[in-house]
Amino acid sequence: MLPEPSMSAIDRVAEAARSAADGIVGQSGANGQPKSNGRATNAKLEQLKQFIDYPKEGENIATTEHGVPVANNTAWLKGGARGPMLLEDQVAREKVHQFDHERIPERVVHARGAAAHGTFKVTKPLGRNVTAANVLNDTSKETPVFLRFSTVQGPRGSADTVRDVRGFAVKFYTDEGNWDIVGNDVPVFFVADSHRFIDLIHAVKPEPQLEIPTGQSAHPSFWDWISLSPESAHMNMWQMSPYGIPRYYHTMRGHGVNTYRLVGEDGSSRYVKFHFFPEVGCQSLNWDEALKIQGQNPDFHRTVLAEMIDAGKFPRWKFAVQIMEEDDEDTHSWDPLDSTKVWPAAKYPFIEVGELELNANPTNYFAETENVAFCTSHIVPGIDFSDDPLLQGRNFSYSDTQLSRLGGPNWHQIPINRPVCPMATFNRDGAMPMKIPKGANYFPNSEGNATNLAPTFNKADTLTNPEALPGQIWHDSAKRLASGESRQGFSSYPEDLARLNRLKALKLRTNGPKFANYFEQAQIFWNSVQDHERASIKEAAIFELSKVPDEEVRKRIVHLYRHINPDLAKAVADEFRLNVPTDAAIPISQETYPELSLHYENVRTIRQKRIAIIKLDGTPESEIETIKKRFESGDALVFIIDHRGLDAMRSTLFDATFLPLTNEESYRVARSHGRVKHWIRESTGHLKPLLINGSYGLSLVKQVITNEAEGIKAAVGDDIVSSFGVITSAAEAASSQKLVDAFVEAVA
Ligand code: HDD
Repeated sequence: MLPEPSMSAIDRVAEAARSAADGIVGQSGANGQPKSNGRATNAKLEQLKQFIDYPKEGENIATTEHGVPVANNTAWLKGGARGPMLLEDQVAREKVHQFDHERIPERVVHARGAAAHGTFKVTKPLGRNVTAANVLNDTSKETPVFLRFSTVQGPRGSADTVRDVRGFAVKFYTDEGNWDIVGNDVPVFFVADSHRFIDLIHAVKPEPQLEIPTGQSAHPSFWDWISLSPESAHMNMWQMSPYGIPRYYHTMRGHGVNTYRLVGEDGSSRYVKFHFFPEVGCQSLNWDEALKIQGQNPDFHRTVLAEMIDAGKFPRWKFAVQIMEEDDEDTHSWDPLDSTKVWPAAKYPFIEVGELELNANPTNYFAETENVAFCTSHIVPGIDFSDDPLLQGRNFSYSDTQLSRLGGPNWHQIPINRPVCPMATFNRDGAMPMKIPKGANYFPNSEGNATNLAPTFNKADTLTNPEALPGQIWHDSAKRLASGESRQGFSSYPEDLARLNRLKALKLRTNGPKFANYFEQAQIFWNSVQDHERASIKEAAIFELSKVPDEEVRKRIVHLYRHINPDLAKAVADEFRLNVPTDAAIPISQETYPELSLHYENVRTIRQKRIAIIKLDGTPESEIETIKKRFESGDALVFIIDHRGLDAMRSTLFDATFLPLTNEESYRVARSHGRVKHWIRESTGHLKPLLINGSYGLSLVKQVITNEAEGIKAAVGDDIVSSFGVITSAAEAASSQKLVDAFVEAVA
């Protein structure tokens, strides 16, 4: 879809060969074209190089999987040229065999995704007494990361811009092992207990009879479930809000969602939540754009991610934590172990720790993006679990699912999943091992292998202290960790289970009583977002419920929404000619948390925006150059679109448009070109900045934009006018500083 001239197939092969010869990895372009703008390397990319398989000099002869050269790779062995095919053909059979098995089960959720390599750097260390984790303290380190974005509901082949929650899963290849934050783009979840997750997913996934719908939650079983599950009220607000349709991956937040624990070297422990804030601020699509892009470019998000990295405009996020002292946990109307709740930033500020940058595309989608396996249970010393019941269940599920998805217990040996730090484990064998382990495979052993399995354990200990059995050593090491005396390797935090009378509790299949505070934060979310976000929630809920014919379900949603906000309930009720129940009133919170709004970060930047310049016959180059340079120097991506290529392009795919119209010829082309006129109407309809200059431009605007934006029509004149995002001036040339500034301001 990119309008820039693309390489020929021969160029591509030649460039691929050059890249491979240079050992460049992670730098294939958006359309599979290898580019070389990605970052040089990092420890993980270096490690991956040894696995990259590209024919070298003298290796360009096709062989079987076992190295035997193949003379003819184009036809099956037959009895005579037209005769029956022979089963004997081991070459053809091998090819078909491999093909028959070249797919693995897609992820049961988050099947559709895209990923990139990058680096994480600490900018403000948390301090070793807050967390012993090197990765959160050492400012001299660049930790390699691999980040996979995803949608939840749709299959691998579904569209990118559907309304859905987005996954935000980061693997940090730290020098103390792999640490995974398997998060989403919103900070809360539908359910608080992992036991409920399976029902949620069954309800939201395509319905069993006809496997409908694809990539949508707008269907009866999902809303039936929502209407009966008040704990999801808060999450439902986020999902229906503009957060549900992010503009790009690089304009999304990332949140760990679950409550974890930070453990200091002094043995202290605190609760923690992990967050990523996009450098360029949060941005969303509007629904009309999202719908159109699903058809115009179903791969929109993944295309733009790869394109930004190829162009060297690396997406970045600020990484921050919220920290809560354990003593605080009982002081709220909600429970900090409940993942359907946020922690208000006014009380628990976002503490900046570092910056994550994505700077290299994968070399091979299947080997990296598809084979990467994230697990919430992957933590490193200094980080530990809380008793969050969603997290605890996840800790089982992720490693379990990889067994069937990746075909056995050795998935940690797949290149993308390997740690970059030294590793030694006695867990071995099973299907498809990719290493040849040597030596003892048990502990304790007299070879001295992997003695750090027990920190103080060595041969001398066994001889001089026969009582130093591994169990005792583990216990001692936990005690030493708690006292801050020493730490080596990961020890579980010796949590005092008697705290808050936990040990006096009965064994129950339930959660803390405050988990039942379902509506307060849904109300606060509604209060905290801007008018247009509230409008989106109403519209999204109405759209989705229009696909749910059962009136009982709609009534239950109105009832549920009445617990969140009366206006919301009324808007939905009116649409479906229902009444808002009067007996549903509960106290409505008036509180606001500004950080819940899409606009919290309030970033004004043109960085990583995609600007279209429509070049008509007769448009002088000079008109285009000034704008192009200005945007490129601000790290935006500029696409020059010849009007003859407009059939393949749509305004929805860009953030702003410049249409230079300074002479009669270009005016004539524009006026008679349906797509140009449609572009103007559509992009202004989406309130996107549109710069049209010159007296011809002004005439076109007046013709094309009529009733919908009377404001623009009334306002245009000789001076620079910026109204509804349309910037016009009859007098000013596109090279005028004033005009360019006005456009840049509108885009930011
Ligand atoms: Fe999950 C994948 C995020 C609850 C079970 N989940 C998966 C991925 C993300 C999340 C981003 C894709 C990872 C990737 O890119 O490979 N999941 C979440 C969040 C949750 C959550 C933020 C709530 C806080 N998940 C959750 C629960 C369970 C699962 C409660 C099971 C009890 N999730 C899975 C899974 C998946 C998965 C079935 C599918 C593929 C995979 O794990 O590797 O195990």
